[in-house]
Amino acid sequence: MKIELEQNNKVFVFEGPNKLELHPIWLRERVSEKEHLDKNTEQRLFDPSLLKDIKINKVNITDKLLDIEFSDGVKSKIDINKIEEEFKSDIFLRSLIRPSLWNSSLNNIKNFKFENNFFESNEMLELLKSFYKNGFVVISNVPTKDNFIVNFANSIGSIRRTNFGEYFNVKSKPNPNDLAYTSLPLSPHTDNPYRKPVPNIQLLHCIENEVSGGLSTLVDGFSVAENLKNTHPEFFKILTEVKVKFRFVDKEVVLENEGKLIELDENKEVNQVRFSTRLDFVPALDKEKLDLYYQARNKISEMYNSDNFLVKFKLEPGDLLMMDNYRLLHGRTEFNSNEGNRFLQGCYIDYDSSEGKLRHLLRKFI
Ligand SMILES: O=C(O)CCC(=O)C(=O)O
Ligand SMILES: [Fe+2]
Repeated sequence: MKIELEQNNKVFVFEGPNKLELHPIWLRERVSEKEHLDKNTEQRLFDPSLLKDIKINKVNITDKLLDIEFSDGVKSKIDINKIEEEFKSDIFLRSLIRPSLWNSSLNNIKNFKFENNFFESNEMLELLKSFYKNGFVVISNVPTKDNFIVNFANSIGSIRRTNFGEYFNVKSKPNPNDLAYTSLPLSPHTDNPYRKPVPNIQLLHCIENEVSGGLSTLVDGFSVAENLKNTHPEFFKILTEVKVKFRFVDKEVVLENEGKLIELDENKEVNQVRFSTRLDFVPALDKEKLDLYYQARNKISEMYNSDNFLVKFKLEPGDLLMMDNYRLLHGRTEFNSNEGNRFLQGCYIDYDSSEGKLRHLLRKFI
């Protein structure tokens, strides 16, 4: 990237074949002398939305600084390195959080180990990169006492409290308000599609696991959706169109939200999957449309449950699974509670936690 001036009042950025003129207000917003910007918070002391008709009266480059005089009388030296960083950091972050799709041949599932000062370490940076690449990580050796999961979540970012509390205990119990709290098998699902907004990231920490069953399962929903798009485009299309309602009820609350089983972003890329057949209610659409929808749901369900896409492993005490609830589906196999205890603790955090930590560690280590 190169910066050049024209006629002493225009600033251009050259990147590869592209030439871009930097808008005078864009530059004026980046004035950072101490009378314009609070040094502690890096927040502006002026309101750029009130600036009108700003022009550049004069600009020079000295020692990698843009020496500018604006038409409102403000003079500033803007660091060219900072402008370059701003261009590069978005591209860099986007490349870091781009998913790499996987299927059942994925190996090296338990790849991180908890240690002192973990949350500020280079290991944490590697963990977050791996989380964004695969949609999950497993960390072993996480202390199993004192609801450590709350501490863990709050050390990455902030826990997302729900009506289940700050965290929830996953064990077989009498009169459960969710089938997770039984010993029944749970087919691959995304959690809580009935919440507004749906929690981004789920943590599950294994405290005890004495049973021979109760294996954890994971599927890459983006990988399945991509496959469906190639093999059954008409099924893919209907699942990106029909809005399904999801509902949770217990004695205290009725929670509802709706959305498509495959959600696309503005570039038509899959950015969220929903799948929870214990709680989904498709509207009564016309019969032909529902025929296609039900066939499509059958097919995607078959794929989510297929050995081609599923990985299966046992969580041992101290293992903590952190997974992207917009991308991955998770489940477990059945277990027999007469064999011993199986006890996990779970909670949610949102992407601002993982992304905020990632940006912080990049600033620290790179
Ligand atoms: O028991 C498990 O391994 C998973 C339970 C579950 O799906 C959940 O807590 O969200
Ligand atoms: Fe779940």
